[in-house]
Amino acid sequence: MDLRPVLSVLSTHQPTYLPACITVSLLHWTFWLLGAIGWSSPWSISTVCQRSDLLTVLDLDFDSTTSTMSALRTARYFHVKCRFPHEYRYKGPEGQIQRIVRQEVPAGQIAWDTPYDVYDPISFTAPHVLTAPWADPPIGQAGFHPRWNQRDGPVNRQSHEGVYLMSDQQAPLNIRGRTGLKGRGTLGRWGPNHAADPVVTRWHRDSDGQRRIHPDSQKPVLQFVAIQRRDTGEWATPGGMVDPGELVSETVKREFMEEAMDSTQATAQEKAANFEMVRDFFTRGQEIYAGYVDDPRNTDQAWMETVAFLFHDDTGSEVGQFELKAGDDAQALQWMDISSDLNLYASHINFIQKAAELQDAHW
Ligand code: RP5
Repeated sequence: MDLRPVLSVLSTHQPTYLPACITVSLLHWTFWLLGAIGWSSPWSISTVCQRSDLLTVLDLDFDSTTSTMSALRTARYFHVKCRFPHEYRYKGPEGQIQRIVRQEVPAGQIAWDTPYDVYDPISFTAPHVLTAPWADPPIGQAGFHPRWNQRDGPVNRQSHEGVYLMSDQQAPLNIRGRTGLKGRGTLGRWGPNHAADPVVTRWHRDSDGQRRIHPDSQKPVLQFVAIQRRDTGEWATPGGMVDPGELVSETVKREFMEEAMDSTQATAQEKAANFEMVRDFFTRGQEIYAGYVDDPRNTDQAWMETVAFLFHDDTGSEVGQFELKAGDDAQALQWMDISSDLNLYASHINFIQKAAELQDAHW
């Protein structure tokens, strides 16, 4: 007897949001009962409960040999920045701005399991993506046989957040639900597009070298390396896409070296010494996040995911010594004080908050 569809419907369409512990407990007893009457096939299921702002994913594993069920509950916030009323702004090759309006997706209709009969968003894929060598071809094109939810040769088509669903047209469905826009926008990959974000921190020190203490929290103020993005003008962590087959840690180093060490003033010798020091510094990262990014470029079929690493210079004698003047490409880059008042690109504020918590810094 397959009760999975019933359980999925039950937990998805609850009239009100039940505390997840009650749901887990209910399902636990259901599976215990099934085990007791000899129902014995091991399986796992992901099911979704939602309220207006939270998506709770229950990853359930039933082990028939021991008749036990384990449940991993993960609460994830719905995406906001890739939904109406946030506009999708595409800057064309001549610099012209195209505004693509997303269909409105009310908070209660984001999850794919929730019916939304009038859902019919427009499709947009930037013209340059259709011909770019770094991008996937259109779905169905001869010779394109992607292996979804797996490593596909050098391309990682797995999500950090679990198994994503497929549409009737055999395109991946955004793992956090509807965005009000189909196609790939400016993203190259169908499904997850993987990035890496280095969160590089140091203490804010006054001229006497002492850590600055925030008057409200009485905690020391942490600073992180922020970059002003060219596409939206917002401040962000200096992340970048992961090249096919490249290790995430290599991406982090490359981004910081390119974006933070690109000083036209430094001599060749200084650059070589900096290079060695940075290379060593970036062997000591701590993973603080792996998952979805609420990126304004996300669509129903293509979305950003990242691995964020914390690199902290506690003494200020390593990368913390650089004052980060913009390189010759004049892209703004600076050490920025961390606090809950920051307004950053996508969901980067979450990485920064985690960094502040880990260092017991002012927030
Ligand atoms: C964000 O986009 C990631 O968190 C990362 O910071 C960035 C990578 O994209 P590009 O800056 O390379 O466009 O979602």
